[in-house]
Amino acid sequence: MNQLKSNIIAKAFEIGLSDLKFTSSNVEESTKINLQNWIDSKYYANMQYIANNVDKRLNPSIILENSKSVIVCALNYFPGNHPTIDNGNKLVGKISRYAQNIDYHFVLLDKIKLLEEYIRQVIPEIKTRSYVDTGHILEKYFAEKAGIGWQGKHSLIISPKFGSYVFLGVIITDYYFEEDTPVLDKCGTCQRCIVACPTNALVKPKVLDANKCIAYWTVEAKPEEEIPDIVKENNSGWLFGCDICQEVCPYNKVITENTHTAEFLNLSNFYQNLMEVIELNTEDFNKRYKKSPIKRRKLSGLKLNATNLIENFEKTKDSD
Ligand code: B12
Repeated sequence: MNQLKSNIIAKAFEIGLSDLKFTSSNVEESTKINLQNWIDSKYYANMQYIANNVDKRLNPSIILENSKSVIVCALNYFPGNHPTIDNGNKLVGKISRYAQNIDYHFVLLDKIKLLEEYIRQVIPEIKTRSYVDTGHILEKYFAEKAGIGWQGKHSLIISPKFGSYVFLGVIITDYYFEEDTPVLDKCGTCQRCIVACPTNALVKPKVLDANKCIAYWTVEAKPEEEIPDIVKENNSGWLFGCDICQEVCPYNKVITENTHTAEFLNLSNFYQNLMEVIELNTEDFNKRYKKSPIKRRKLSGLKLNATNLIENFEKTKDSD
């Protein structure tokens, strides 16, 4: 590996990133076809921005002229296993791991910006664009191509070191860096994530239909969208996001290294009393979720999630 790359990697670890890999910015023909099939099948639900920006997702040079490489950053957010829920018979809703702490958009993007600054110092002529989540770029695709991990059957990236509880971010550059090599896909014949999804959102290996995904309905969907019965009836107690496909993954059961990121170390934010959510006022909501991904849902959305869960609990109680 050349000196420049190893200096950048050393800096990334110093900043606190968990992994860093390099790949070329072109998108293979097979991925273009897969993405178009996904769009044609309307698996994006109402995330119209994905369908509207296919050209950018397939060609990073539209985002950064003459793009040559993508530097993929990963940040482990697994804080350790949760204590068993002791809900004292209260109505509670589960919060997915990614949303239990400070919003990763801030935490990871801050680190990436520091790295970007360093890269600009050592290569003054370089042009870069960095994103965590919000850019029109296929982060998982580039993460797989760069060798951060492989794309599991739940469609998420599984790092051989950290499992799938890693956030991704990218720095697109117009500078050519030698490419790293992909890692082997180690899902084999395992189907646990596909089988465990209570709403059958994983329609085939690596392909998610967001119309049926609990995470879509509890995080992204607009309050006026009508929740399909399969999701309403099988929500499995998730108030915000969903981790079922990741919780059953064998590679998440053998994670040997917990996160070192102080912002993600809190283990106690796994569930929320639903009546408390119903009673929250705007001021308390804003205070409590000021730095949390949950803020995105807005108070009305979170209350809608809680109301749906309470209705479900009532129904199952009646049928017991
Ligand atoms: C839109 C989005 C969502 C949507 C759609 C999810 C999805 N699978 O696309 C919703 C709201 C449902 C969602 C949910 C979640 N998300 Co999200 N999401 C995104 C976002 C913004 C874009 C993803 C995207 O482009 N999807 C479009 C589809 C087409 O991409 P794809 O799933 O990779 O599709 C490929 C495969 O289907 C494959 N394919 C298709 N057909 C075929 C056929 C064959 C034979 C093969 C081999 C392949 C293949 O090709 C496609 C194109 O590459 C990314 C950030 C980003 N900019 O990338 C975060 C991101 C993917 N999400 C993330 C997270 C953490 C989650 C949740 C875990 C949150 C939670 N706990 O609730 C869940 C997981 C649900 C799941 N199983 O995917 C992380 C994932 C990190 C990781 N380790 O992979 C990302 C990368 C955000 C980040 N910056 O860290 N998310």
